[in-house]
Formats: sequence, C-alpha cells, structure tokens
Amino acid sequence: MDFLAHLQLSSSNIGTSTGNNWINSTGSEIESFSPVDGKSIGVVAATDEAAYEQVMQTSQAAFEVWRTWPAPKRGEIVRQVGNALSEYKESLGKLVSYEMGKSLQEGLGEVQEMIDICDFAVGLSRQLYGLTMHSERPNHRMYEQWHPLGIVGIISAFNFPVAVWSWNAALAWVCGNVCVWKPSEKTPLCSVAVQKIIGKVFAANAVPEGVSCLVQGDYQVGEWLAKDTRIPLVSATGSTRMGKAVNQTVAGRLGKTLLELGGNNAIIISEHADLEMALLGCVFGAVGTAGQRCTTTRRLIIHESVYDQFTTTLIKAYKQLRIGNPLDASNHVGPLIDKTAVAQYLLAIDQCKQQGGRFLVEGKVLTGDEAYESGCFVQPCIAEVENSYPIVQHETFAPILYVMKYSSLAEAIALQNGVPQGLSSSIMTLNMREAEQFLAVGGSDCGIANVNIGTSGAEIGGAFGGEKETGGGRESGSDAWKAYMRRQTNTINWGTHLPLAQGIRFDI
Ligand code: UN1
Repeated sequence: MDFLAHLQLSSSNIGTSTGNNWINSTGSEIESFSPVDGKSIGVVAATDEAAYEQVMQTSQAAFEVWRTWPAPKRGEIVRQVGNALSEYKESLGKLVSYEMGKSLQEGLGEVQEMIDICDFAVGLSRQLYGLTMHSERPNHRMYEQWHPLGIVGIISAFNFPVAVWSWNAALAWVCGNVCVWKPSEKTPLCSVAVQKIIGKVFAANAVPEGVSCLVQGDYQVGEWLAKDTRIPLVSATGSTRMGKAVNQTVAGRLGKTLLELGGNNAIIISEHADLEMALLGCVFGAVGTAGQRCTTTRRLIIHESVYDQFTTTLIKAYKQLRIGNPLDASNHVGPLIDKTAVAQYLLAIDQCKQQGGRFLVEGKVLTGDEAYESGCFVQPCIAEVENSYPIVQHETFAPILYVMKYSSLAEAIALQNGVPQGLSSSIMTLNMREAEQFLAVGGSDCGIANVNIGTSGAEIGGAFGGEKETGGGRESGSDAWKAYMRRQTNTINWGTHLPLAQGIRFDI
C-alpha cells in the first residue's frame, strides 16, 4: 500500500485541521475499514467541541483576509490545487478505490473530476459577472455585484469521498468563501489525504490558515454545522432523510442550503433505441460504483416490443461482470461500503420479492473466494417489478436494477417521473421526436435529462442536482457558483438632484 505512505497517511491520523495546522481532539476514534479486504486502514479522532470552536474561529478570521484577495488571485491558488491533485492522481485514486470500494477506473475518474472543477473554477474566477440595468431616473446607474457569503459548511457522502467536496470547495473559494468540510465518517482518510495535498499549496502561497478546514464525525458534527449561525451556507450531499434534517435546522435560522440528495434514476429504452449502445449505458449506470452513486440507474423502462430481446442481452451482460478487488483493473464491480449496506441490499431484495418482484438475475452476498473475505461483495441483480412497489419507490444504495415494460412514450415518461426523487433520467432512442418530447416541458421532471447516455457520469461543466426529494440544489458547473455568493443591487446617483423612483414627489 505505498499509496498510503505517498499520501502521508498512517495508522493513526489527526482528523481536524484548519489547513496546515492539525488540531488534537479528544473525540471518539473513527476507524476506517476497507470494504475491499476488511482491513483497518487507519483511525482519525472525531472533532470535539473545543476543536470545532477553534476551527470556526480560525475560518472566520481567514474569511476577513481571503475575501479581500482579488478573485483571479484566488483562482490562481485553485489552479495550483488542481495541479497538485494531478500529481497525486494515482495515489489518491487508489485510496478512493481502497477506502470506498469503487473500481480504480472510477477512483481515478473521481480525482479527474476534482481536477476538472479546479480548471472550471480558475476560469470562473475571472467571470463572476453581475448585470447592469438601466435606471428609470436620469443620471443614475444601476448594477449588481456578487459578494462572498462567508463560511461554507460542506457535508459530503462516502460514495464520492473527494469529488463532491471539490465541486463545492473550488467554487466557494474563488467566490471568496472559506470552507469547513465534514466528510462521511466512512471515508475519513480520503479527506485527510486531500487536506494534506491542499495544505502544501496553501503554505507555498501564504493562504491564510482557515480557508480550508476539516472536521470529522457523524451526524452530530453535521448538526453543529447546521445549527451554527456563523455558517451562512450548508451544502449537504447524502440521503433524503439526512437532507431533510439539515434543511429544517438551517431553514430554522434562515440560513441557506444546497442539497444533493437521493436519486431513483431511470432509463427509457425505446423501440427506436440503438440497443447495443443502450446496453452499455444501462450496465455501467446500474453496476458502476456498485450501485452507490446518487446517479445510479435504478430502473429501466423498456418498450414492450424490445423488452424480451433487451432483457435477454442484459442478463447475459450481468453474467459476464467481473466482481472483485476494485484495485485490480480487470474487475468491473467492487464491494459495497460496509456490512450495513449489505444488510440493506438483502432487505431490499426480500421486500422486492414480497411485493411481487421476479428476479431475472438473483442477488446474493458473494462468498467462497478469498477476494470476498470482507463480506461486502454482492451480486448485482435484476428484478422485474411494477413501478408502484414501495421498494421501487425507495432509493436502495446497492446494485439492484428494476425493469418494467411500457407501450406508449407518455406512459414511459409517467413511470419515469412517478417516484419521489428527481435527480437524473435518460432516454435511449434514435427518434428525434421522442427525444425532444422527453426533454420538453411535460417530459422528464429531473434535474438531469440525457439522450443516448446513461443516468450517471455527468460532466462537471453542467449544473448538477435534482428536483423533488433530491433537494433542488445545483452544484458544479453552469451558474451554480451563484449559490455561494450574495447578490447586491447598487443604484448610484451621480447627478445634482434626488429624484425618487416611481415618480414620487417629496419636497421640503
Ligand atoms: C454522486 O453520486 O453523489 O454524475 C455524484 C455522476 C458523477 C457524480 C455523482 N459525476 O455520476
């Protein structure tokens, strides 16, 4: 495991940091076990209240300085962060794969996503544009400008232990904010490794201590962030249940949230689809990251005329999947994150059967091979269902793919939309009218709607997020940066009179 040494990780790590200072904490030990081999990778201490307070005070002071740095200068720091991540791409990708369990290809892809968002943020640092307006009054000028918010709290999930944080941090920083990151307690070492990489860049550029902070812990530390009135924006990625709790707490103090929660993403396979291409998109979407992306393909809605043909090839493809150590590049699928996730997978399969589901590829926990010793490897499975089954309406973070038939496109779209979540969606079709109908008003109700592409694997350049129980937030590309800033409208009178708007007369 030379990547651990390269990333300066040891068996015991301090987990709380304000950049280059690592703060001792008496919080309980969080031990990170690899789902790949079940071995302990290392421990970090959870952040206790005193360490949290130190982090908050340091980041508050850092904001006063950082916000005065010109945005392109902040962008220059982010450019260097991107370069440093490129240097460490191999090691960090391996750590992501080893601590989280996704395939090495996907681990490397996750680090690439961090590098990409840094590039994007560098450009953005010269483009935080406001509009100018025409005043109704003579000799007046109106415009709007964007100011940073302050401390951005970032709560990230285990499934993208580094990339989703970087979408938030890279944008937040160029906008002039400072960040306090609480990673998932299931993947603390990825966050420590990233913080160390950043720390070097920050030290070389005399970035104030506190611009990038790290705290560790479970939902309780998340609650501290949600309650803390010093944090104007909390960006949270995770389950809908977690997001609702964060949202209620932050809304209770009229703070802002940016939520990226559960998905229940479907691909519609039309009778006009290129079925070979569709197959690849469906399989990668369903089994990539072992079904633990929020963009994972959970449902296939297949036209009745191609249903038998498509499910037959799908079953064949599932039989060819190589499941095993994700660091071995020849494997397609790694383990689930832990045994709790395995239990949830088994429970969902049980419930699916009870509710009437018929399995085309049976699910099971894999055993009998040394490679499966951690107990976290499961067989990706496929079940024929009705969309209305409670289990199909629910996001189970595991490789369980539900398939169903449709006869008209309107019906397919209704099925696609007929779940509480609204993150990602796709249609596989070569028929232009169908594609456009899927994208038009009355089509997909999701934040992401693709044509001839699966539901996962979005590029950083677009705004990422979804509707309904997905939480409504938008991160990453497009104009998602606006969530990290406050808008100020300025009206300037450069004339010699004080005319009032709306023609009101007020003479004294
Ligand atoms: C997530 O699962 O939380 O679109 C994020 C994708 C990735 C990001 C997923 N770029 O699948």
